[in-house]
Amino acid sequence: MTTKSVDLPHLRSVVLAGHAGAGKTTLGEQLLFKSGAVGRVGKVDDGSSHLDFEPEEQKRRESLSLAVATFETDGTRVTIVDTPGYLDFVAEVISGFQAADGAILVTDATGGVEAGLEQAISLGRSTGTAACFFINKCDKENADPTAALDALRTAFGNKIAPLQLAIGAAHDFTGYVDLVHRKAYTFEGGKEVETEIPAGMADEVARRRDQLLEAAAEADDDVLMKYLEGEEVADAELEACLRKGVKESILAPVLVGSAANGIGLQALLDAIVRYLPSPADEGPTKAIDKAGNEVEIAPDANGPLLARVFKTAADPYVGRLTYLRVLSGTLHSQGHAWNQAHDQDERIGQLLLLHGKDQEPIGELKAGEIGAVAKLSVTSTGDALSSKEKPLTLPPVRFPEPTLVMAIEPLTKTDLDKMGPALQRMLEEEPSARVERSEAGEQILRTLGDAQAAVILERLKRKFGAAIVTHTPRVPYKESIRGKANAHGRYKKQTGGHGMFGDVWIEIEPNPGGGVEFAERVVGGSVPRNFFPGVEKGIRETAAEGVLAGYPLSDFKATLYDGSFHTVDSNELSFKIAASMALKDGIMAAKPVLLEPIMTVEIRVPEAYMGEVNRDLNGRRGRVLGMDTRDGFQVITAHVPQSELFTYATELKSLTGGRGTFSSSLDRYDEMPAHLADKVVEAHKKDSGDSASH
Ligand SMILES: Nc1nc2c(ncn2[C@@H]2O[C@H](COP(=O)(O)OP(=O)(O)O)[C@@H](O)[C@H]2O)c(=O)[nH]1
Ligand SMILES: [Mg+2]
Repeated sequence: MTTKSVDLPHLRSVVLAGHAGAGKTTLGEQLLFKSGAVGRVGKVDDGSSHLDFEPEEQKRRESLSLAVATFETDGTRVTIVDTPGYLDFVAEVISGFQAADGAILVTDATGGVEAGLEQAISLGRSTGTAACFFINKCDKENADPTAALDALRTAFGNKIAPLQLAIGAAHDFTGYVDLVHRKAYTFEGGKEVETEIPAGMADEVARRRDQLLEAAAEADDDVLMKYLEGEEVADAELEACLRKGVKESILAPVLVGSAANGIGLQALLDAIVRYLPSPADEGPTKAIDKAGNEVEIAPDANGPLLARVFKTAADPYVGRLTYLRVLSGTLHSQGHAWNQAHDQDERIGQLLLLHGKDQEPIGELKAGEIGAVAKLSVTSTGDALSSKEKPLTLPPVRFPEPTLVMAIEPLTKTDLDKMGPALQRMLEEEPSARVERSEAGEQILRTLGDAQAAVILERLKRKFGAAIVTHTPRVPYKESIRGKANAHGRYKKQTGGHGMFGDVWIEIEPNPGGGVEFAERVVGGSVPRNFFPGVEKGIRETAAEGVLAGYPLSDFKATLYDGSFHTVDSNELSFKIAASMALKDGIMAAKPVLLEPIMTVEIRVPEAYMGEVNRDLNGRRGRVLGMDTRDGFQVITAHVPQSELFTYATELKSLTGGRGTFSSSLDRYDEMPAHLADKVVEAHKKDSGDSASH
């Protein structure tokens, strides 16, 4: 496809969003084919999709990252941003909304309102994005487009208004009634043919048109008056209300069809062009100038340059591919742009228009256009590109906190060398993943869920050759004591000439919140002063290694109060060893305990899942502190041991159909129940036994 530059009113950028499996990618493929952008229809099911082109997507038959494709229809250039529906990949949906001016929210005529669609709707609301709904799969067995429409209205209100009514369903799905013009269309031999409205549908058509009118009239006071007074509203007036109402998010019209059978596509294309906003409708973008002031930048190809980077793809051969949406000004191939966040000039190479996996070189990208460029040096997702004369940044985009925690390790020594750089590159692509070092010294991967983690590991292997394995993270337990004890340590060694001799008595007692404290009250020089540092070292080093189960021993006080020495054989090392022996012995007599980190957890779930979630918290030794209502969600605050939370992200998701989220932070350390502490001690004994025998 060759694409000429287009003026603002003839540009549309549309994010396709909704639950996984609703048919977004199939719909995108059909639109590409219908517009002539591709010569054959790509299919998700056989891995031939132009939009799901990554090997990990082909293998799973599912979208995992956003894909961009540009095509032309009737003189308008449409860029679609297809997004994954599975909640682990919500960062891609958030980024998709950043790139687009409008949304097509795809839902499945065979099911209810699912979590991925709710997520998309809430993103649409928070970004103020104009949207149309597309009830897909009307051809499928058990499809009930009317029930799907009513489910949407029940969940999200009457501003979700029918624009079309399906004629028939499942095997009998043949077309739709256009409720604005009260005309019916059926599909015969792949063609849309106007027909009579089926006789039995007249009442339903009148009732549904009324629903449309009621929603659309909110866009215009005169029409609203007419509607309320029962006066006839002309088609042209309704049409005008729809244009204004959709753009201003006063209503969201609902279309029907079957992506797989190509039914309803032309009407959808018409709706995109007619109702969804162009960059000119969207108006200025809020940016931040050099002085930190908010400025409004209008979408003008001759204005100052401003482009938003909404995705970075890491390619092992080509390097970085940066996806951007120009908001103002014009970006030229082989030109320059300024990255204010990094205070650095970026050389722009060949600009590209994206057609899914294919790319088309293009000379320039103007305000409102979406494209990509390879090999930028410092620019990352969320950055703005502007000009050095007028440096601009954009307000940051918020991604959800990754709460699934795994420890990661290279599989072999060769992987160790590759792991660091590979993780670095991966993080550029995944704004919702994090890599960090844990308190227990492990490298930790944080993601939004199992599926995201699995995909990240596959990509690390495929793209960068780094094989990485995961395991449950070590809990940073601590050891402490609850009782008091007097301990004796004596170290004596006779070897040829010089021997070793150290002998100490140490009192051990709890010291809550005081870490490790060392004191002495030696009388009469039974242990000479110059050996005190050796004793202290012995205590501290042994405490750091742990006595009970290999975790740092803390919150105790050790007081050296007696001992003996040898004038020739005693030295610092002998006393260090003696102190260590005393401590190891004494701890066992001082009621040793394991302390575990307790987290404050805030869980956000729809009301309906409260019972399940609370029951489950019980099973995790959680203690509920309170419940609250926030934005229509229930928020549960609880204290839960950290060891019970590593996989909570996955389990909460399955308990709540993907609707629950949580955050956590360390509250305190608490004594572990004895039966659980015993297990940790046993595991440690087994581990150290294993390594000793190697
Ligand atoms: N019967 C039927 N199946 C469809 C339709 N659209 C998509 N599918 C199938 O539904 C599955 C999921 O489609 P896909 O486009 O990957 O959904 P996405 O996750 O929303 O992108 C695939 O097996 C498609 O072939 C449709 O209109 N009718
Ligand atoms: Mg898809």
